[in-house]
This record gives sequence, structure tokens and C-alpha cells, in this order.
Amino acid sequence: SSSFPTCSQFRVSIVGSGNVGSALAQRVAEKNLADVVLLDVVRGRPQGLALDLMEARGVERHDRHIFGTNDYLDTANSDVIVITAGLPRKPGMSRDDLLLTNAKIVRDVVKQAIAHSPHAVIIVVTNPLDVMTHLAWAVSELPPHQVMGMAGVLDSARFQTFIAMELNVSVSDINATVLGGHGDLMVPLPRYSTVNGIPITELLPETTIDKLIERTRNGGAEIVELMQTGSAFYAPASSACAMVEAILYNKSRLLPIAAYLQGEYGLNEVFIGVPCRLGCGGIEKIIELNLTESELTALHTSAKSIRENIDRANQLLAAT
Ligand code: TXD
Repeated sequence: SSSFPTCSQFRVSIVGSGNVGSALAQRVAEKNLADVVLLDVVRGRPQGLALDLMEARGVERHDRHIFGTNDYLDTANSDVIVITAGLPRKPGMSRDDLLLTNAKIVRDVVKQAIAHSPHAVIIVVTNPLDVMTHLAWAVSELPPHQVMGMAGVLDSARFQTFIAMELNVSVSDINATVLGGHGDLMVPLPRYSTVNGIPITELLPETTIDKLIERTRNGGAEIVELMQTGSAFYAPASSACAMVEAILYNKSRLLPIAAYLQGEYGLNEVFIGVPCRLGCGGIEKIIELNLTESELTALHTSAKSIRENIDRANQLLAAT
């Protein structure tokens, strides 16, 4: 008899089969990275999306399986779990309402998902990102390097895009670095943003850089404003996919990720965007850059706001 091992494939489960979840499923499968399980509370939606993606396989020519479900049993033994479940902010909904609603959802879905995949690495996408990542980590009881938030890759990609457009150069020659929380208080670092190694501070006047930074900060809002219903999902899915790939294929990529800090940058017990080395076990190393006084102040201001929101979320959760 054959002594071949049973075939095993990487498995990525995506909790929340909305815009980001479904675009991510497509990228992961069509880049041939892993089999994908799409899960949602809505009956039929993940099943329909999965069947649609399966039917594209003959044209796209790949053999990855995409499976849709409402049952966490089907997510068992996932290598990576991506959490995109949540509600967008609706008219009349306060920031607190959204915070509480998504906090409940994220805690619930992480608890259920991790029960079936106790060794998975978790990537959180749901907003408010840094706060949801913290709650996910707390309920998962995983070591902090196995839980992280996706935001910095997206924010950096947006900054890259605007730099490329401004300089009229290929975006593939551009590296941009954005640290801090995902939102108004993100911390773009122009001196660490380069065109083939040349800092953009050598190529663009400060006033132009400031405009590009402002546009990056408002990147999400700019798209919401245009689309009216729903928010960005292609670039967010690409960004999450890059993280999934780095983990599954142990690429040791250096990416900005919302990671749990324990003393780095003078910050403790908070998830915030910093450069990390990402490989098969999750976050392998947190890179501590030498920041200027004002960059460090901006990072601390961002951390303070994240901490306030975590406290607020815990208060709201305790009161229900
Ligand atoms: O940079 C980033 N981190 C972000 C974050 C970039 C883009 C989107 N960002 C946030 O991700 C966004 O503010 C949302 O909080 C999430 C997901 O965004 P998406 O655009 O995909 O939202 P959708 O289309 O509304 O999808 C959410 C899905 C939807 O199908 C719900 O039915 C489902 O989540 N949902 C659930 N699934 C499973 N379990 C529960 N409890 C649940 N509740 C809702």
C-alpha cells in the first residue's frame, strides 16, 4: 500500500461573508493559496458565494475548494481565521452603538471559531480595528503573537497609491509606511516612505506630502462618500490576503500590523499598528523604529484613543 501521507491543504476560514469577506475568499482561492471556508450568520449567502466561486474555477483554472456555511464545525482546523463580521455604521447609530454591537459580534465569533481551530492565527478586520483586535485576543486566550489586526497594510497601500499618482511613477517602486491606529490618528511616516529607496521628502515639497497624508487619513471616508452604500473592500481584501499569504507560506514579510505591544515604543498592553515580521507562527518580531519626538507623540496619542475605546467597549459590554 502507498505510504503517501493524506493530502492536507491550508485552510483559511473567513468569518463574515460580506464585501471584504467575499473579495478575500476570491483572492485567496484564485491566488491558489488555500482552501477557503466562508461563514456568515445570514443563511444561504456564504453557500451561494462559495458555489459561485467554485463555478469560476474551470475558467480560472485552479483546484482550491471554497465552502460556504453557517456552522463553525465546518471551519475546524483552520490555519488562519479572518474576522470581518460586523455591522457598518448606519444612519442614526451612534459610535457607541456600533462599538457595542461589533464588540458583541467579534467576541462571539472568535469564541466559536477558536473552539474548532485552537492553533489558528487570527486576523481581525472588523472596525473599530484596534479595539476589535484587542477584544478578539482577550476572548481567544491565544498568545498575543497569534492575534493581529489588518489596517496598516491598507493604509500604507493607500499612501503608496497617492504618492505614485502625485509623482507619476509606477506604484511598484513605492514603499510607504503608516503606523498607529486605523482612523483619524494614523501616523504616516514620510521619511520612511520611498521611491526605490529615495525618501519622498527628497522628491516632494512638505505641503504636497501633507496633502497626500490627509488623503490617506481620509482614504476610507473618501470611498464611502463616493459609494454611499458600503465601504472599500477590494484594497482591504488585498491587504488581508498579503497577510494570509505571509503566514501560510512563512514569508517573514515586514508589514505594518496592529500588534500587541509590551513595552515597545514605550507602550504597554495595547494593539496598535507597528512594523512586524510576519511568518507562519504569526508575529515573529516587532520592529522598533527610531521615531522623532513628534512621531512618537502621535503614536502615543493614537494609543491613548484606542485605550479609551477599549475601556468604553468593556464598560458597555459589562452593562448589557
Ligand atoms: O482596514 C480595515 N481594517 C478595514 C475594516 C477595511 C475595510 C472594512 N473594515 C471593516 O470590516 C468594516 O468597517 C466592517 O466592520 C468590516 C467588514 O466590512 P464589509 O464591507 O465586508 O462589511 P459587510 O459587507 O457589511 O459584511 C459584514 C458581514 C455581513 O455579511 C454580516 O451578515 C456578517 O458580517 N455578520 C456576521 N457573520 C457572522 N457572525 C456574526 N455574528 C455576524 N454579524 C454580522
